[in-house]
Amino acid sequence: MDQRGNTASGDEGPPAQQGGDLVVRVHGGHFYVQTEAGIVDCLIRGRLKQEWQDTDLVAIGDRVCWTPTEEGRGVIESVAPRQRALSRRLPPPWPGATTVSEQVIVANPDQVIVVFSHRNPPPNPLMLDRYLVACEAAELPVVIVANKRDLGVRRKAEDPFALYEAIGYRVLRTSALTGENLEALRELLRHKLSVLTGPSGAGKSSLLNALWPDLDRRVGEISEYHDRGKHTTVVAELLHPEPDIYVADTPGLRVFLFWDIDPEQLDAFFPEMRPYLGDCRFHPCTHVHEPGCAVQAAVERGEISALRYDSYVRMFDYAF
Ligand SMILES: Nc1nc2c(ncn2[C@@H]2O[C@H](COP(=O)(O)OP(=O)(O)OP(=O)(O)O)[C@@H](O)[C@H]2O)c(=O)[nH]1
Ligand SMILES: [Mg+2]
Ligand SMILES: [Zn+2]
Repeated sequence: MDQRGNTASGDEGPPAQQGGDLVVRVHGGHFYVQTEAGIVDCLIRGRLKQEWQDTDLVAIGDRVCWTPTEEGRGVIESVAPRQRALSRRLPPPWPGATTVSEQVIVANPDQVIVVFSHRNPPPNPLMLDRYLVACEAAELPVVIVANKRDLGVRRKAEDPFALYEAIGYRVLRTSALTGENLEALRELLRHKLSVLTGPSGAGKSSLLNALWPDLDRRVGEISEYHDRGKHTTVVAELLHPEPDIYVADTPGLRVFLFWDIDPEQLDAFFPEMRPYLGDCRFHPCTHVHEPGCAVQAAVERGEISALRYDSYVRMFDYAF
């Protein structure tokens, strides 16, 4: 992250420091901080708010220093500098609005688990590619969870996730319904702070419930899931179901707009394109219309998937 992600306090007051307590929930101007004595409901010190910011001051996963005010309540005095973040650009508050700001989905994650489903809703490759590019750009390790395996695909050739395995992404095929691969998911989450993200209805909350029934996360009604999710989870929450597991359940997103990605670097965020990038005739090459483009040649030879290349072109054209 650059300094935009650094929400350290100003000159007066204590310097922001590493450590501090973990923010586990943010809602309506309240910041819920996990402490040894339980969860404390905090507000933010006015001084912190006054600094102009184009990012969230405090997000789940941030570490904060706070002082108690009354029983179970406190005030956040400072925020430790963010090491990294899964962020997106907030959609404009109204059509044509020009303000841009960063929404930090989770601060300081060790990895991102992108949850899509085999069906109901069917996977949207462009959407999946956007999550992957965002993770590559933020240098966050990413694993794809392909859920609702029980509704799966009839033939292997139709498996929309095989492409991603071929590129080198880890794909874990799960079913919250039958329990398939849930222990592998648990081990994947161990010793880390992870974030579950992906479209609404893919089964993020259901996977967590299947692993830890006590979490009792709200999940959508089955009858409501045809193509689009119902946005059942509305507030992101950092859960701590086992001593060495932190996992954020987040609301499904309709759109994932990029925050802070340079279009000229987009090609490098498609790992399968990297080996070809030095071989284009022109430098820089957008790989869209230039003659002698090594990436386009690789697409024609079938070495780069036409579907992924199509995502690249669409992102290049519209995403920024
Ligand atoms: N058949 C099947 N249904 C599942 C599976 N996992 C989840 N579902 C169903 O899919 C629907 C959506 O599940 P949720 O867990 O609410 O999905 P979510 O990703 O948390 O959705 P948001 O909170 O809206 O982002 C629910 O009706 C679940 O019962 C699965 O593995 N197989
Ligand atoms: Mg949910
Ligand atoms: Zn090129």
